[in-house]
Amino acid sequence: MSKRRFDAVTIFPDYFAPLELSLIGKAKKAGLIDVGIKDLRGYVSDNHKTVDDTPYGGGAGMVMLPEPWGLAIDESAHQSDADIHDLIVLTPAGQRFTQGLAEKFLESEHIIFANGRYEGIDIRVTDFYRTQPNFRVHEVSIGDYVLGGGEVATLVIMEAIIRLIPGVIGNPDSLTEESHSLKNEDGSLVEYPNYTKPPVWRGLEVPEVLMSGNHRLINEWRHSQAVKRTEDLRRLTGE
Ligand code: 6GU
Repeated sequence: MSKRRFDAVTIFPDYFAPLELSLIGKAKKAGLIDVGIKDLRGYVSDNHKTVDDTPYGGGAGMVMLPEPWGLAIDESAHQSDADIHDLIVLTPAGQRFTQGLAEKFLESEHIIFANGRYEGIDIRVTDFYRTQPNFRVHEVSIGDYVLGGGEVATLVIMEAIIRLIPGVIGNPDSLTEESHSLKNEDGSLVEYPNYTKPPVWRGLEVPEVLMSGNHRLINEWRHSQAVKRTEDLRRLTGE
């Protein structure tokens, strides 16, 4: 696969300043990924830079106009050499983002994140790109709560995908040992608890088995802890 590209269309480009930091910043600087942030207002011709209007049929809030989105998404597609573009529309009404979806999006050469604000984007934008053979359209949410816009969700999804790209994380073993990638018969397990120095901290001791040097016992202990944590979590969330 050629170099992956991530574009985000937004009316708040400054929200994406954290992309310069840490893992994603390093991946950009190392040339492992390309990232483009597009200001939606750059695709508006009227002097007031209007990006929204009242909803047909009435109701509260404003709806984002389709035309600036169409222009920005078309330009993103033209600037990439991918044959297929994954358009991710961020919305609380979307499919819940999971580790499984991160692994699926890892296979994409070009993702365009459409970050709506207000009451969302005129639905004809998603309807139109669903009819385009070179687009796959996904409506995605990061959880059952409402954010002011998609930008924070885009950062979450980008980070979950980009850290899976080979070469982005120094020690790839940490990808197979972490929460949600540890598999059991009925789905994913959360990670076992970790300890480091000192051996006693505020009266709390590191479990003796971890100091034993017996890797069979250590693996068994870690697995049972992961199962217990997962069960506790499921009980708490009722899932
Ligand atoms: Cl993707 N967008 C918004 N506005 N709110 C959300 C969300 C997305 N995911 C959860 N809440």
